[in-house]
Amino acid sequence: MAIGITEKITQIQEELARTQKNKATEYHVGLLKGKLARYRQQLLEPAPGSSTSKGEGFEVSKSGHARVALIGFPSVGKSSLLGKITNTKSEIAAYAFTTLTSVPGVLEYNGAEIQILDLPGIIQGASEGKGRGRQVVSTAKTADLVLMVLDATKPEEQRAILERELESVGIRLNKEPPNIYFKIKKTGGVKFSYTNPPKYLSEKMVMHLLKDYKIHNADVLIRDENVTVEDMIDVIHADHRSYIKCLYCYNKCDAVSLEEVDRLAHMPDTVVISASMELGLDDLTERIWADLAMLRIYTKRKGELPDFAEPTVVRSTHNTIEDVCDTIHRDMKNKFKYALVWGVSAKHSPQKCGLSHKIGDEDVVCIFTKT
Ligand SMILES: Nc1nc2c(ncn2[C@@H]2O[C@H](COP(=O)(O)OP(=O)(O)OP(=O)(O)O)[C@@H](O)[C@H]2O)c(=O)[nH]1
Ligand SMILES: [Mg+2]
Repeated sequence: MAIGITEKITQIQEELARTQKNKATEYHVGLLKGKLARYRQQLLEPAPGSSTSKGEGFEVSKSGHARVALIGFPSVGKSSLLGKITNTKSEIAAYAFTTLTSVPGVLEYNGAEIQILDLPGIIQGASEGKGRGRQVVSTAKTADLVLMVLDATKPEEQRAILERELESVGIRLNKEPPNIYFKIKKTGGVKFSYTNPPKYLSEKMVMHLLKDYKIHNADVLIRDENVTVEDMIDVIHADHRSYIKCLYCYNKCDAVSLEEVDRLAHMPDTVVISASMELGLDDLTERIWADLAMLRIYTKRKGELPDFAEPTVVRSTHNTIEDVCDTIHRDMKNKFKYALVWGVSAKHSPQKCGLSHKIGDEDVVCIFTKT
């Protein structure tokens, strides 16, 4: 049965490739893209009771403050890298598909424990089930950061293929969710509105698309004039989309010229390393830290100095005093009176703050509770 879907996907992809993109085909192309998204969705939801959904022992439980997934072709040096930035050894060899399951390691940095997941290499077709590809890409979906490991000696071949594989399971790299409000209703028909007229998406296109999805009642509010039909499809499938930061990591820079290293290093969201020669690894860990947007907070008791060796680490998406309370004790916020904050987030030092105050990196926080 899964074969049937893969064939349908291929047919649509071929049709999309041979269809001229112009005004006359606009709606047809939009609907084909929607159909493709629906089939891919089906492919990722294995039939109930089937055992092919997850590999035995493939899922590793999350631990630490954040998870980074190493995604790349076979033999680019993912396991070598894991061995250099964590204390975990994962088998390394010169042949492809050395790593056959996911191997977690821990990178300790700035007081944070960052889980690094070494994964099997993936190739074109991974998302459709080639090799262990499907498990790898679905594991990538659980990551806070994708570290795409690429071979500096083959800089053009791999990246686009990997991006497409991740895209097709609903991962969106270095992208914000589209600014479209979409809500399915029970009655009232489709209501379409916008803040500014969208440039690449018409009301008619949205109506056609929703009809094809058999959605007859919904509110659609376009808040960004640059959204496309792909964005609209993503919003319809919002439950199955993951917006994840990606850092592109070119390994084996020892094997290319200095000019090439320089060229690669200037590309956006890119670091260049050599795992075996241990070059660029400090820069890499700094970039991982920055991309995960983590903050260090030093908590202190009244009348005492904070322990600067033991920061409390939070993600910048969870950066309120309330979040800090939660990391200390789950009961803390119920007993909370106020906090004193020193540092970049304080208007004056110390500032007296409530639970909603947003803290900054390396702030010192003293929490006062009801006794
Ligand atoms: N020249 C060079 N070779 C490297 C570097 N890092 C790894 N290698 C070599 O590349 C080969 C593959 O390394 P692995 O770490 O096993 O690669 P992998 O990405 O984990 O491969 P799979 O598990 O098969 O997906 C080995 O022969 C390594 O010695 C590097 O920085 N420079
Ligand atoms: Mg490996």
